[in-house]
Amino acid sequence: MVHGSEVITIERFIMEQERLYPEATGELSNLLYDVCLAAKIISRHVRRAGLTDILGAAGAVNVSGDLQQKLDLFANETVRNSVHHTGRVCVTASEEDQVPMPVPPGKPAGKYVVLYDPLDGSTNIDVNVSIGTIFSIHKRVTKRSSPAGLADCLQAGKKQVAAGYILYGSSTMLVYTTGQGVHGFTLDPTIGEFLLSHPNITTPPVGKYYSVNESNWNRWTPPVQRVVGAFKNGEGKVQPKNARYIGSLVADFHRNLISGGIFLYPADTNHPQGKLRLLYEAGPLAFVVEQAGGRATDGCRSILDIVPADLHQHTPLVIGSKDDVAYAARVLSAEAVPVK
Ligand code: AHM
Ligand code: MG
Repeated sequence: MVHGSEVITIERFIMEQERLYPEATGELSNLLYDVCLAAKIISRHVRRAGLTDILGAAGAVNVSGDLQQKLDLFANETVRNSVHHTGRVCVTASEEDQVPMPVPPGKPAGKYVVLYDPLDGSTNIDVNVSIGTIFSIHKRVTKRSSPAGLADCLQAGKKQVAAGYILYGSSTMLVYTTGQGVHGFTLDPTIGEFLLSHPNITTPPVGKYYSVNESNWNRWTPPVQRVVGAFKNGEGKVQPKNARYIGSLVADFHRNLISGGIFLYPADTNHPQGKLRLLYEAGPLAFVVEQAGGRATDGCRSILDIVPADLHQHTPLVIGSKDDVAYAARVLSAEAVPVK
């Protein structure tokens, strides 16, 4: 992509950001390149999915009870292999792995922890609808002399040093933050490089869209129904919004980030703790949205303040344009009722 008259590769961009911090060792920059490599490999497979024997279920379910797809497993191993052997990472944890995966004995262990959802939007894989990869990077908190593990993974979202996602949509995009704004890159498949296409993304304070699986209406609490009803029909100062729901969090989130909007996956009677996962989905996207000027809450607390107790912990999620999230949080926290 041409930025002015210049093409800026993700490598150059990350390097220029790194130079702003003379104390930086370059390890985080290199880890981000490792994630880019995984993104390119997954993108190549996703783009050819209908032509190869990679669609369909793999035959097992993950720890949350979701049926694993072949591409889920391929993406899971691709990310792990891309970051595990470089000496930059000590442990990874993924939606598709039951337990944390420390780097194998004998391999150098680095100072970073990578948490990820390898292929978000699993139910959309087989029908050629946008899907994504979400990643979250923390610093290790345990001593380097002992093996890294669960304690390194169970950190509050506000401790993240980087987070982002890759969207396999009409083009492949990588969007990330290291706490210095949010920047988006589009993969140019002809040269195999991510090029800066969306510098300094900011999200509008009030959105055009609301995104929620409204078929869950009868399973929601009255306050959730009231919030969604307000976005649908308007109420007081809340103007009615247009509905958009793809069913791939990354895709719904990305549209709302760019155009303004609010995504909700509240608790319901089938998912009393919410459906989405704190560490692999809600936490990293909360870091991105806050860096873009938006907000993310579970209804009572900022997502970034929640200290996880469990690796695969679920959370209700309300995320997007700041005024819309503030309205939802006001109603939900004032009228909080447990889901039965
Ligand atoms: P996944 O990570 O197994 O794909 O599950 C998460 C997905 C999200 O991408 C999406 O927002 C949500 O589940 C859709 O759920 P539902 O089909 O209940 O609306
Ligand atoms: Mg997911």
